[in-house]
Amino acid sequence: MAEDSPTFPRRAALAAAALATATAAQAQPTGGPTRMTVTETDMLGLIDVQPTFMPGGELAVAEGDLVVPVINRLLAGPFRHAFATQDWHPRGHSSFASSHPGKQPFETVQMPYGPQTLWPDHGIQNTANAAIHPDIEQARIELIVRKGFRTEIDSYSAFMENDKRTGTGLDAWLKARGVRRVFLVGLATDYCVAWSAEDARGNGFEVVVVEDACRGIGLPLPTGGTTMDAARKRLTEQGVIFTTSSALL
Ligand code: VGL
Ligand code: ZN
Repeated sequence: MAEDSPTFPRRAALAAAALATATAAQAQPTGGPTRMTVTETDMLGLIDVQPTFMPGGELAVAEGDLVVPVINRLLAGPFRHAFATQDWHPRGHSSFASSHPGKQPFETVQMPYGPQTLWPDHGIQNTANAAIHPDIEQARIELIVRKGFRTEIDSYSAFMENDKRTGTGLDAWLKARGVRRVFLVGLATDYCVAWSAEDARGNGFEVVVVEDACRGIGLPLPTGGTTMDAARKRLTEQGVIFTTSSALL
């Protein structure tokens, strides 16, 4: 049986099957995940580790706060270098349901750049809940990328706004730093982490998602399954590796 995964809970049968496959492929005789050695060309990326996405926040992700101690262990140990993103919306942002009369959070609307899920107001610039979580040890965070600050475009990915054209500059920064592999942690697995992982792959980086340092939203899809299942499938197809912090610590 697959180990329980906080990121991709077993309640979704398809996700569990995918996890069983992934876990089996990485299993060592001891049963733990394959150890990975962090080097100078590796960088940890903290995606939206902000109270707005944690219990008590405006767009709370279940157990979102539990990523904080795991991320701190990664920052205290193997990773010398990290960047972080901050969802950083002005009031009245176009991704907020409140900006679309008659629409409710989690409905979808068409934007000039394609379909856009609507959210509760969250990640509001200059609010305490939009800060990087105060318990995160920031000494090794060398760059903070803010995103979603244009009223008309949402931005899930650390690399690119949702129009898939407007870059954040992160790609060039990572390349200038000689980074080859990006380890992603944070919130939410199926939105900002997944979109960042895909763009990192598209920009030529190796990508590892550290599952126990992520939590997801898991919206149901009209085609069945959830956004968590869909994200895992897409990422796996694109060569993103899934691991857990125990492989790194
Ligand atoms: C996120 C929805 C809206 C995320 C940000 O961090 O995954 N999700 N804004
Ligand atoms: Zn947002």
